[in-house]
Formats: sequence, structure tokens, C-alpha cells
Amino acid sequence: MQTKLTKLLGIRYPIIQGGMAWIADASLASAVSNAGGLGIISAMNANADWVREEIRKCRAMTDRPFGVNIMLMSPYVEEVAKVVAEERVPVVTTGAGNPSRFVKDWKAAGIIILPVVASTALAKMVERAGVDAVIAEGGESGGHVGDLTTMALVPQVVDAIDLPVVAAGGIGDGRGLVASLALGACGVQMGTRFLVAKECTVSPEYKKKVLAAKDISTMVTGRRLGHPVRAIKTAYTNAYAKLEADSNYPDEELEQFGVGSLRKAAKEGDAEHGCFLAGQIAGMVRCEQTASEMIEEIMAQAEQMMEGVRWER
Ligand code: TUI
Repeated sequence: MQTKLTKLLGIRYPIIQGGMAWIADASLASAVSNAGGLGIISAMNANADWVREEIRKCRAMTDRPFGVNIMLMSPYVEEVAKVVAEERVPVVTTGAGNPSRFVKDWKAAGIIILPVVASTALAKMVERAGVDAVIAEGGESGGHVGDLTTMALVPQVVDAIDLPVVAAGGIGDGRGLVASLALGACGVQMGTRFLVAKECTVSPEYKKKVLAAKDISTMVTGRRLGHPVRAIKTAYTNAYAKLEADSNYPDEELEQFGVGSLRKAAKEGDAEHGCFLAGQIAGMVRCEQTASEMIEEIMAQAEQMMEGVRWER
């Protein structure tokens, strides 16, 4: 399936793997790229040395294009922004902020830039800054979420800018891919489904929680501090929600309550103190598969549905 996205990135299938903090490393990224999608290394809150090492590991495991996701709230964002330019990473995606100030340096290094946006306002700003495409992510996604749903956001972003738009949030199979194309997107980004890829090095407990999830198993916490995140409901998210609703509980202590929770879930599988970020499609994720099996299954389902249907893509 050729689309504006496969042509822009030089990949076989219009599927980008989401940049999941503490999870998306060179192992998962290279597997997705080798399977014909675009694998992404998450720079999360890691420093420049860690990011450089993962980039080099990924290059050793694939000769296909791959990307790095830069979380713009990271304390190391400036040094990581330099590393991706020095290493001439093929693609950079960004999250949780406005990446406009980095665009000039990244374009000078030949990098294809795809910011994640949660509004038409940011989509227009990054278009003016000179990015190549945008990823419009609805609040069905896991992790840091915006207010709009994918169904409402994607067509409005498509209408607002002249760049290719990738849909994200709530997409986990071929039906979601075809629906995204119908909304005017040229491809999808998926995170939650890839959590249970065989090549995903996340803790076994994390995979178990995703596989056991049903439709209503996720919730959003963190609105009070301005950083809403969607995660699987656990004792930890329930405790967080209680503290968040308690106006006598200070913001600083709430902030402290969240520190380290992503790492504890991803690396240690700590069910009590870990925050297991996942999107609303967790309930559709049924089995562990290789990244290649997932992508081939999604594409076969999408191609079958597309038979007889031809939209611009
Ligand atoms: O960024 C994500 N997902 C994430 S980041 C993350 S790590 C984290 N840890 C603690 C607190 C918060 C985050 C886990 N998951 N997705 C991309 C995304 N970006 N979703 C929404 C946005 C977004 C929201 C507002 C992007 C820009 C924006 O505008 C801000 C501005 O400066 O205009």
C-alpha cells in the first residue's frame, strides 16, 4: 500500500510505531522497521549518551529507516536534540510540546520531522516552522493525552494544513487503518498494540496487563498538574486519582507520587507503584506476536477492506 507517508519515509507499510517512554528501544524499533513499518526509539527522559547508544544499536540491527521520539518536556531535550542531528537519524517525531525551535537544525541534518499534535493550532504552527508531516493524536491514546478524540481531530487537522497527516490514538488493527485513511490520513501511528510485540522488551507483567485489559480498563490521571496521562486502571492509578481529587493534598506531593512510576511499570512490572500507560484499544490486543506478524495481519485486513474502495491516499 503506497501512500504519501510510505513515499515520504521510504517504508513499505504506512505504520509508525509510537515512541513509548522506557519501552521503545532499539530492539522494538529495529523489529518494526525490519517488518516494513517505521520503528521509533523513545528518548523519553534519557540523556544524550543513552540515546546515541540506542541509535547505534538500532543501526546495527536494521538498514531500513527508523526514528527517534523526543519528549519535549525531558530535562535533556537540548542535548538529545543535538545528538539526533549529529547521528543524522532519518526521522524525528516529537511529543508533549511545540518543537518549532529545533526545526532549522534538524532540517539542516536532513532529518524528516513529524511532530505529534493534539490541536489544529499546533498543526498550523509546526507547518509554518517547516516540518514534513504531522501525527494527529487523539485522547484514546496511551500516555500524555490531548482533549480531542481521533475521530474529531484527524479530519480537522487534514483541513487545517497542507501537509500529510498521520492518525494516532485508538488504532490497533486494519479497521483502524482503513478508518484513518477515510478521515484523510495517509497512515497511522500505533503504540499499545506493539507493547505485546515479541521484540518489545517491556516487563512480562506489563504485557499481561495489556492482554487482560478490556474496553473500559484505562483511565486518565494527572489533569490537575496539567499533564494528563492514560494508563491501565490499577491500585496505583486509583490512589493517584483519590489524591488528585483531594484539594488539601499539595501539588508538590502529587508530583512526587508520580516520579519513577513509568520506569517501575516498564522495567520492574511493579503492579503497586507502576503506571502502566496504554491506550483505549488495549481491550482489542489479544496475543503476543512478532512485530512482523502484527503488521502483516493489519495490512492484510486493511487491504481486504479496501478492495473496491479507492480514496486519495
Ligand atoms: O507525548 C505523548 N505521549 C506521552 S509523553 C509521555 S512521558 C510523560 N511523563 C510524565 C508526564 C507527561 C508525559 C508519555 N506519553 N504523546 C504525544 C502528545 N503530544 N500527545 C499530546 C501532545 C501534545 C499536547 C499539547 C502536544 C503538544 C501540545 O501543545 C503544547 C504546546 O506547547 O503547544
